[in-house]
Amino acid sequence: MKNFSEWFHNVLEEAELMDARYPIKGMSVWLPRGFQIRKNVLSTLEELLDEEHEEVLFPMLIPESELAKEAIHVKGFEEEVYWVTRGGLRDLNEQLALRPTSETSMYPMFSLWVRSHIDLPIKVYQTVNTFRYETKHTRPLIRVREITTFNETHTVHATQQEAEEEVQVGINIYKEFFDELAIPYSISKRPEWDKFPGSKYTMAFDMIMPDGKTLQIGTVHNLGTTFAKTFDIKFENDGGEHEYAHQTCYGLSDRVIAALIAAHGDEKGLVIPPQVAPEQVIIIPIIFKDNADEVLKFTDNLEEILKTNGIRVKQDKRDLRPGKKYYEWEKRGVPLRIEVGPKDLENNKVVTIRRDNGKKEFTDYDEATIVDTVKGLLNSITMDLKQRADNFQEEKTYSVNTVDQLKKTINKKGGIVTANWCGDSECGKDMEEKYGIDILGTQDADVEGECVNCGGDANYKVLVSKTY
Ligand code: P5A
Ligand code: ZN
Repeated sequence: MKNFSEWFHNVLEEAELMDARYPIKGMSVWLPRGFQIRKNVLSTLEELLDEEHEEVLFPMLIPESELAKEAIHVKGFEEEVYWVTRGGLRDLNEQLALRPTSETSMYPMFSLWVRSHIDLPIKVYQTVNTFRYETKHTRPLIRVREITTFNETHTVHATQQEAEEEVQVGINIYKEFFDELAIPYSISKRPEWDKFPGSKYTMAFDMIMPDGKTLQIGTVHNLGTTFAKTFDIKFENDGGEHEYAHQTCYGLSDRVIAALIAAHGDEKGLVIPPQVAPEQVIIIPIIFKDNADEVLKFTDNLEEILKTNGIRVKQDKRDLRPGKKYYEWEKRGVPLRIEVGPKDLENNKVVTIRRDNGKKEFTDYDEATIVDTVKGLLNSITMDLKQRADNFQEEKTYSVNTVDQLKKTINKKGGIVTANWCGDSECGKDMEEKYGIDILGTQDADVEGECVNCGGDANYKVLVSKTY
């Protein structure tokens, strides 16, 4: 695709996912097809979270006094908060923030909930809308002002060690989640100046988009005891002493759906992995005047068989030319199409066409064979989409030895470039400024030699890109 931005906007429209014409910048409407994908994505995520975490729901408004308590946190968000200042005709005594994220909504309550070590751990999540008055260029799903799908997990622990382990739990859940959606990622530890405001450190997932820029698709934060001290989240330990709790939080957003679209789409439009596709199979009966009854009897039966075998299937019986229907369902990204025409009836066969690679196959029509074949094809599609997306992320990740190469590679090829780095904040910021790049973060690795930028001792492998 030549112009990703344009392609992306077209897909949202043509696949009937979202309507971006809502009259507030940074806010869009979910259309039924988009909403269905969102729902399937969320249930994939929530199934993973539900193993160890419980779902809750907190209010959307946060009193200014609470939001302002954690100084570093509020500083990080001060330019992005929407405020409610009036109720009807009256000015409010205290203005209320629309949550930009929910730490300061949840943690005053956590303080009431935690008394002794037996109240710990707390592991909860919610899926809500949050609001951020983003000043950078907004784009549907990617950078929005109302994040309509903010899934945030918050945990409280008795020890630093447990919080550290929870960070790994969060990372593993997100890995599994992205793997199920066949979304590729690189994980790194954000540099000091780019960590979540108020956190001890931030681990982030980044995907390389088709235009070579990276998108942060999820973050896991170790909050240490900073918020516990601010919000007085304390527990009595075995020995009767009061200790501050250790916390983590992690979150994902609508961006995951942008990543899903970007990772698998092609020139024809959307390609949705079977796992989250509203319809996994679309059946197109090819009807002529004299055979309608026969064909429809066949396709109704086929639809029924697939449905009872747990496959999400739909039949398009509209009075339109088949070619028009093919085109429409391709644009909508349905993974598999089954065509049934008079010839196929005669031979007792159906034709399957994969959306991802256009491959056409004939399959015998008996119940067992058709179900096995369809399930097998859906599986292959999932695996091939994953392989293709993973290959792209891998091919677009380069390792370099000098800043010169670093600069050239990023500007010519995009993607993620890795190099040896000292880890010093000043050196990092200098590098970002001088070369117009972004440091995503570091990965622990056995590095030897010099920092590409300052020539000091290298301590990390650094990941660099241009970001969304
Ligand atoms: C973790 C959950 C937090 O807010 N508090 C609760 C922590 N982290 S975060 O990194 O600031 O946001 C989590 C993820 O949300 C996505 N995101 C956005 N998506 C769309 N539009 C935005 N304006 C936006 N801002 C953040 C990112 O994927 C981020 O990792
Ligand atoms: Zn350096």
